[in-house]
Amino acid sequence: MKFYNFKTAPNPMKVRAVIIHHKIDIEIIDINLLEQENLTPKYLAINPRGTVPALLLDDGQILLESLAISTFLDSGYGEKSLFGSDQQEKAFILQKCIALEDFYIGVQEVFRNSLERYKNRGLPGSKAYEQIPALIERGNHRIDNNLELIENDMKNSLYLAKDKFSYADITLYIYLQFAKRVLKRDFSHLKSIMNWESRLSNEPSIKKLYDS
Ligand SMILES: N[C@@H](CCC(=O)N[C@@H](CS)C(=O)NCC(=O)O)C(=O)O
Repeated sequence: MKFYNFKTAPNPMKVRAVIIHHKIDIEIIDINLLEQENLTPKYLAINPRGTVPALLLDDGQILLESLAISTFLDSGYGEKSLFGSDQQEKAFILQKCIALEDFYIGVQEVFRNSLERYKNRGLPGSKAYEQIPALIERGNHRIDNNLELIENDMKNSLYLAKDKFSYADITLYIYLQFAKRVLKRDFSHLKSIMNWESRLSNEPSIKKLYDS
């Protein structure tokens, strides 16, 4: 298998957290998004969408989408699964992971529509999309509304889903660090999320992900 990655991009980072958690031995190939290596004919032949992550399977098939790649790699690790071990856990963890995309779309709406380097690249990937400045304000509302819901949910729980460390925690942690770094947003008023974040920063796979 070959894993197509970019070190600081949130979606490949989520997959790398799974690789680290399960100590999976896999070839990692970096595609430099800052130099638009994802838009070269060579990479588009691998993934015509021009996005990372992508996983090339041993039989030549290409698997896209961070959530699909992560569940694929995670399955087969039974008790240590990041996606839950019984019917309920699996459903609740998946529910959180999907819901977190609304938060991340808000983050994307802000940075893709405000940064000069995304001119005509308002959406990720190989196709041209104009920036829409009006989405910046809406994106910021979307971020705040999602975090308010998460803050309320987190008041009485240690983790995002079913009170155990899961891929949902990995997802939010990575999206939050990205939002702080790229948007320069301060979330310190969200006390439950901040407590959770400081606990998460001590999870071995998270520590290793950000140290590597
Ligand atoms: N839904 C996809 C999104 C993939 C995606 O948008 N990846 C970003 C990096 S986080 C990308 O490849 N961006 C390329 C670009 O900016 O053109 C997933 O979860 O894997």
